[in-house]
Amino acid sequence: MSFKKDFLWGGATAANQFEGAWNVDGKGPSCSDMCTGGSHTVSKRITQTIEENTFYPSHEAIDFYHRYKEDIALFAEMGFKVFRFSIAWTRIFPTGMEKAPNEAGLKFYEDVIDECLKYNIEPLITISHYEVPFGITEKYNGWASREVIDLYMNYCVAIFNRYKGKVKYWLTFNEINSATMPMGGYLSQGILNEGTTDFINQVDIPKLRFQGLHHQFIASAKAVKLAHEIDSNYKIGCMQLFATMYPYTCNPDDIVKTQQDSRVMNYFCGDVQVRGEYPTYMNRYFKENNIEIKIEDKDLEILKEGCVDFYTFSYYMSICVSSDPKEASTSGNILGGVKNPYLKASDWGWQIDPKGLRYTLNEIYDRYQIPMMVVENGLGAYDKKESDGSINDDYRIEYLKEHIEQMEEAVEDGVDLFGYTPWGCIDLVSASTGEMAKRYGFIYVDKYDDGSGDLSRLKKKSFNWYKQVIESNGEKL
Ligand code: BGP
Repeated sequence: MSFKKDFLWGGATAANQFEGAWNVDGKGPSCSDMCTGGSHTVSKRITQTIEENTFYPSHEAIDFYHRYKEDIALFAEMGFKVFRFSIAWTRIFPTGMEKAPNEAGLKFYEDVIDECLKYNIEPLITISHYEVPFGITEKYNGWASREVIDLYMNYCVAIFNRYKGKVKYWLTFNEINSATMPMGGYLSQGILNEGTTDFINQVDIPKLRFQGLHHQFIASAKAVKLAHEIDSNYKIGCMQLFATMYPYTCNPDDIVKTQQDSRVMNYFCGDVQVRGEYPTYMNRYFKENNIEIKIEDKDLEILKEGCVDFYTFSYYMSICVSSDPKEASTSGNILGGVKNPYLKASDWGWQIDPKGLRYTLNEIYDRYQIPMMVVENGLGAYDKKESDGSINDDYRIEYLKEHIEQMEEAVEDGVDLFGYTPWGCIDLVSASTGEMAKRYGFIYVDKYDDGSGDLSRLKKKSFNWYKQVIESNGEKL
């Protein structure tokens, strides 16, 4: 048996994609509430007033806010050992700028945590998952401003103190490196004015995002230090969107371009957060792209003192990189790249590559040698509810089975992997499309993009399958 005895099997979610109750109990609007859905088309969809936007499914989402007991009971029935969710910053600080936290928000997450603990489910909390308070966007242009570091720290002080003794694992920012990808920016950093008029369709990454990232790195490092001071049992991780890259051909130009692209998009943020310093390869990138980052005297010291305890990432697909501009983007998926002829794709063009997960786990572990967790992975699909209420998602079982097999290979290879939380363990709103129709769950939620549905929960075929995977610690696939 290759998975550790206490391997953390579970599932992952994010507040803005499943809680609903977007304006309840004092919650303020976050960037995602002001967006009619879809990070890659965000420029077209950001609304100026919340009223224009009440149809966006995430406003009601699947109403986890009122149904968390039922949902956590279902997770427990599957045997979850861990549940990854995020805290909505705007439930705790509605505009991000209040002096004192909102008690109703703190209480809600305390109840969720207690409910998990009741079933011996370890909470794994993402502190910021695609939802900067909109107040911070309006006043500070999101993470572009240094002031946001202190605001984030106030938020961390409130939650680290409140949940002390109950929570062990925290992630500072979801997919922090998405800011280095064309579709990143607004949702992850709350930066609305990127200093360019057409930031979505452009190929270059807006420079301001790197300043924003610097502020996030400092915030993340300070949060690690603070967490350890508040509770020595706290373990803080980073979380990267890993877009595994292969050279499209053995042409050395493709090899070098793959290396360069992968450093900036996949490794840069992790290198800073794990090693506590800027990697030297970024100096050249910054110089060639005229990027100047304002770094204060103490910053480099702060980074050194705040290295993360573990590394986590999302993994959905791999992409091929070509140096030939004619080939450059034929894949059709959200991250670009050239189509890989050896792989099948999901209905959204995300190319399915289980072996790429083994490869990626090994590459990352070789680099950092710290414990790792896969905190997102899964197949978005159009599920069909049959007349008898069954949902036969064999394709999802197949996808997850193949990925778990490859995780096992990686463990055999020597990777220190301690957990796996497939994405959207219960159906929720898609981040990139804003739809309910793109489903990932083991649990089906009766909710549709036209607003209909009674929100009832149904077990898909994959529910019992995953239950047996957990029961057998990955033996029975
Ligand atoms: C990741 C995000 C999640 C999630 C997932 C699936 O990038 O961290 O929030 O949504 O991707 O993506 P999508 O919902 O677009 O299918």
